[in-house]
Amino acid sequence: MLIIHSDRTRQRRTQTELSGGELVSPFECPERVDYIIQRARDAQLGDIREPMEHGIDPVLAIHDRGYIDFLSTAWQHWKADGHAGEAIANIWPTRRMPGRHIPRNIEGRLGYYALAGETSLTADSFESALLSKDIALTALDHVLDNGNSAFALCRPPGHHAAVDQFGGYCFINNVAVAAQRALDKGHQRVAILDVDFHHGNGTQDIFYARNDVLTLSLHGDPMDEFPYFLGFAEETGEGPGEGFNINYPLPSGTDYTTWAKHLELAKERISEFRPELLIIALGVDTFENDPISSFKLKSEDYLDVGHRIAALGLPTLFVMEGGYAVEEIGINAVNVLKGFSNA
Ligand code: OKP
Ligand code: ZN
Repeated sequence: MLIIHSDRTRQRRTQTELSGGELVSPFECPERVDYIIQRARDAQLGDIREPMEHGIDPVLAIHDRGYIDFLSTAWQHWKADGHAGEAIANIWPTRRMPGRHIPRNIEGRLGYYALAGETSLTADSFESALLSKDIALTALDHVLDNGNSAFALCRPPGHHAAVDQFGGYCFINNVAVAAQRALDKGHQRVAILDVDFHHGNGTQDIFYARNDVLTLSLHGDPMDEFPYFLGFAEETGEGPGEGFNINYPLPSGTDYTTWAKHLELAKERISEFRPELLIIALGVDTFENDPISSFKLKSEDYLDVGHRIAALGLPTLFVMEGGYAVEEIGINAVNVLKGFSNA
């Protein structure tokens, strides 16, 4: 399988993540990619190529222009206001004070455009998000041109990013940008299956009222897990999109047997939809030793995950999302791809 990768993903090395009331060294770190690419090389998974630039238009096909302007200038404004640390949101529009205006002050703007406070915005954030999107789109080009599958080794991840919000380590929704691009290139139906431990709230929200993109997500029950406020089973889409969003919230402690049953349910729905392209939002934070998640998948289970996905028989674009057990992330992610390729 072709792999799209860039060493420039290393430029995103945030110093701080707000976690448990402390500023900790971020879980979403550059070493994640190092371990995956090393393992992909060792396993001779396939050719490794650099991403090509795809410009801003595919991003604006999904994200709000004001949001993108904010991302591109936020660091500059934050510095200009004399703040010492990385930019972290600390106030939000909430139930009793809905954000009817976009504040002038960068602290207010940060809160307006953030959906969570763990993700520090830094000098490299926008550039890194653009690079990540280029990795996804370069891999997509390959799938569209050749009809076979590819792996986009994206970092930072994307599935939490909404039309005009960042958070959960995500700035640009890579899978959404890729799906829209496939439609703009002539596809009629694209399915996005999100197997990351966390609900893909951004992806769900972006396509919620549409029936040309089927969104499905297996994840930790939002009653107990991030992002808490979206990802419930009753969220099935709206208007023309009714029936085109499917959530499988699962309890903490979920093991592979239970998880795989729900994967099969998702696959039935995908087959029924008859997509021309399948995009997998590939998080391996379902791993038993993941430091911020609570499922119980084992490294060898990921081979079977890949095998089961391959049984759909669809051109498939794998887009890297989460996974924070850094030393095992390479084994786990590459196992999915190996299982898929050897199916
Ligand atoms: C991003 B992706 C750690 C809490 C972390 C944010 C999780 C973002 C996950 N104390 N909360 O879906 O892997
Ligand atoms: Zn995750």
